[in-house]
Amino acid sequence: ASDTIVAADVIITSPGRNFVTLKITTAQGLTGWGDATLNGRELAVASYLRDHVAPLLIGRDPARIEDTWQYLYRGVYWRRGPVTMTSIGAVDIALWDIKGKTTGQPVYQLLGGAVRDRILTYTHATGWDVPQLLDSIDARREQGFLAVRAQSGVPGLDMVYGVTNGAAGYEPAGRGAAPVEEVWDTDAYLRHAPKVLAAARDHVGPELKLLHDVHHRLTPGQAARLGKELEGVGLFWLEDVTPAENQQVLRHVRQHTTVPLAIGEVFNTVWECQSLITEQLIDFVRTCVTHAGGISHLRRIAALAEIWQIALGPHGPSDVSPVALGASLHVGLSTPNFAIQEYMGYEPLVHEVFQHGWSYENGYLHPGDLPGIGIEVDEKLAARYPYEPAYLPVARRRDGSMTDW
Ligand code: GCO
Ligand code: MG
Repeated sequence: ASDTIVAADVIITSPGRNFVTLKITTAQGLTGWGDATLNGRELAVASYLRDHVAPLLIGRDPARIEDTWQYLYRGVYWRRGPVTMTSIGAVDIALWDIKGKTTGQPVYQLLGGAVRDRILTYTHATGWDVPQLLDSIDARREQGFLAVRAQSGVPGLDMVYGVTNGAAGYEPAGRGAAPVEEVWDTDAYLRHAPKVLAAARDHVGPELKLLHDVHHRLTPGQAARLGKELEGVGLFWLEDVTPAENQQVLRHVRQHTTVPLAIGEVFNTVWECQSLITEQLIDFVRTCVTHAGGISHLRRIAALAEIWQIALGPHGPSDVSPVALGASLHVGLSTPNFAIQEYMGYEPLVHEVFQHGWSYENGYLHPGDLPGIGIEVDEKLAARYPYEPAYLPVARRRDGSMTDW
């Protein structure tokens, strides 16, 4: 017998950082969870869902996942964009969760079943200087990680996104009414980064997978030069070398270096990945299940990438909630060209609010075998941590002008 959506509620909670979660309830009493967190613009997605999407969901058949996706994507007229696609992504994840609970199956079974036993993951190591970075990498290796993203400070600067001088860890957003402003110096970074990554490679030996995130900061010429200089390091990938808007500039980077390139955490649809994939300008697509239209759309991106021998390596820092991480892992277990999942980990409180069936062990993640995505949200606990404004930093050059970060 078919079921009906009777409620779609948005929960905003901040157990250390902000998460927006969609809860869809059906007449038969099933609950589906979706992640709708858009770091620094959380309330825009919450309003989009509450004011414009939730009323349209009431009365629909939750089993019609694809039709609902098409209805929300085509029906809106104003397609794409992070707010729209994050909202659609949350609905899609929640409906797959419900389908799993209806059938008693983990979502990966509904996506065709496992094509691998576990999913390789990478985590973050950060240190202001080289010794601190090497300590941080060693600590990650002790936790069993086989792949590590290495970020360091830059001499002459006080802060570099993701690394703060004197601070042990970092959050990709600072709380407060306005973003922190950092000073950025590309030349200093370009002089320093190759030495740091070479030292990291020397220290860990050939096997550990090393990754590095440039965070959209370079011109195509600078990116090409850096890529060339890093070729001896044997990086698993070099991420977001240039700003993401103009895909054509990657042609220049690609002509000059064979360093594997990963791009796409800020992309929201397959359309933004199209030339990067079909021109083979990247090796890994970083699109995330939350910001790129959910499980249904991430699989379309994976399918296009697969025929060009490009793999998925989805975004998964601490601003992507445990709901999305679970959803991503169901895709990961059932998608042939899924290479690696970013996993930064969460504060203990986050694991209490979002209880999850997915697990980490010795460098690998697994979505677990609970029906659906395998998440339950402790709504009472969530309610104790209301939204707090928090923003990603912004960066200025030494002359005070804004730069990419
Ligand atoms: C990464 C990212 C993050 C993002 C952050 C933005 O590769 O993990 O670049 O650190 O900047 O998620 O909200
Ligand atoms: Mg990144």
